[in-house]
Amino acid sequence: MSNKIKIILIAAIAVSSVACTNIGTDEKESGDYYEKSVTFPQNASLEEKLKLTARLVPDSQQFKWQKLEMTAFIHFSINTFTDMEWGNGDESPELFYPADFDAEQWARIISEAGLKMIVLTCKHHDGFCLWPTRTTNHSVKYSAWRGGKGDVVREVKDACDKYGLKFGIYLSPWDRNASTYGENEAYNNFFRQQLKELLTWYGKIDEVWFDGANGEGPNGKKQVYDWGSYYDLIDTNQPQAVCAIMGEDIRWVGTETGYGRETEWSATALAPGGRKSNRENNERLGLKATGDDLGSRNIIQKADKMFWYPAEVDVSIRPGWFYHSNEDDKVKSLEELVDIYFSSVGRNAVLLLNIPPDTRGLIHENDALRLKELRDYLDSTFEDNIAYRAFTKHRGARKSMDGNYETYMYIDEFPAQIEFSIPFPQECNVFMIQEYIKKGQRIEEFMLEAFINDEWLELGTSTTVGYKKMLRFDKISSDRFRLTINKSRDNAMLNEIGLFLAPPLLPGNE
Ligand code: FUL
Repeated sequence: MSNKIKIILIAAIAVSSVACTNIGTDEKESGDYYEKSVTFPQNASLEEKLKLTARLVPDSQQFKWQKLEMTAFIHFSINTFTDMEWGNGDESPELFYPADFDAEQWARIISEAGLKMIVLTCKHHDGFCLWPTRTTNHSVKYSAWRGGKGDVVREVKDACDKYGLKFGIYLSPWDRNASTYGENEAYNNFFRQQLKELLTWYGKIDEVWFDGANGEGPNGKKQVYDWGSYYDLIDTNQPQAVCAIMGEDIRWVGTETGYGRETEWSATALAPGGRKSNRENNERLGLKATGDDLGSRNIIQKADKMFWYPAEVDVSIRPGWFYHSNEDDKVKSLEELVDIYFSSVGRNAVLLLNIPPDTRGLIHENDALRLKELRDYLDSTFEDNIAYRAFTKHRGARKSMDGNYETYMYIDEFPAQIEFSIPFPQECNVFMIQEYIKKGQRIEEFMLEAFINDEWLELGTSTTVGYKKMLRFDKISSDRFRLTINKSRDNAMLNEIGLFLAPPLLPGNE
């Protein structure tokens, strides 16, 4: 045997044995996991901190929320009728008159688009309440709509129930109408009463959205919010609900553009919510929701505590959050929405897509059409997972090609290479990979290649995975693929990988 052949043989045996011994079905991991937060022991080394962070996991509400993937925001209020984005709080309730109001039309369009929840602006910064609250006269009760007997919150919640959608409430802490705003305890009482009405009058609430915007009230004063007492009310009345943005379960991704970070850790050193101790923690570490890096090794090194605090990407289908007739022709294009989908759901976040109903009280035809186009596009992209037809020699790898979130391939040494082949070459341009986050988020770097013209060609490379990561690449055709997990904070658990062919977005554009 020539030396050259000997070297090739030895190299081939080495590659296949590295790959085989580390990729299996048998999980050898034991020990504790930490729900929602983990505190590091004093003087912990970076390695120890990384291992603890790798075992940080979502609680069951956070996990259920993450699986929704795509949800809808509805901005609808007095602003819809005044053509404003931020009302002053002095608008007459009589302006609110959606003559053809139909919450079932909203729920039908939204559920057909594949969005799983509606989060409704029950009260925006102007203080106008979409339900007949007992706390103020600034509400639907003092409008002529439904003879003052209407309740938008009730009708939207009923429509959500009918169409199998979850229901969330947006309640702006900032209130430009409330006379007590800025008189701390008096307003905190008023706000708690409003929150309690919403939490107790309408059945199950799945998400509570507290906006971070905090300006002055009608008397020029700023309010100090009693966040802890708001969270207690939610825990008491709707313990299954997640609380977003200024809440302690769901993090604002930091932009309103629809784009999440490529490196998106759900395990962050950014402490959640508005409590004083958490705000101080963030000031000490110099962290903000808008920061570029919330969970890298550098940040972990400086932190005392880590949190499971996953990202939500909120963005409007139009330029404004509220409806403006002069934006009827500015509904985002299918191309933009698809890009947003891959940059939010495809980057370990949940998409909260705002669709603002018009002055009739209906979702405008242009928005409805675009949502249908988006659904059709995603259905045709994801209807066939080529990886389901793959053969692989790695024990356990099939467990991440079976469509079952609860089964996963376990990898305990890095770099790890998983090679798989399909019966005949197929075209694809999208790669999807998911970590089993019930045991933490761990992968720090991965790469996908395809065997084309006798060599391995890199299709894409990225950093974090988390609940879901998707990569798009130019269409190729191959029957052999190779996934490399280069770096991970601990053993990796891949519950799903997928290869798909997305249709061209513009005719002739491949
Ligand atoms: C912001 C608000 O000021 C906007 O009006 C909108 O509601 C957006 C979702 O959040 O903070």
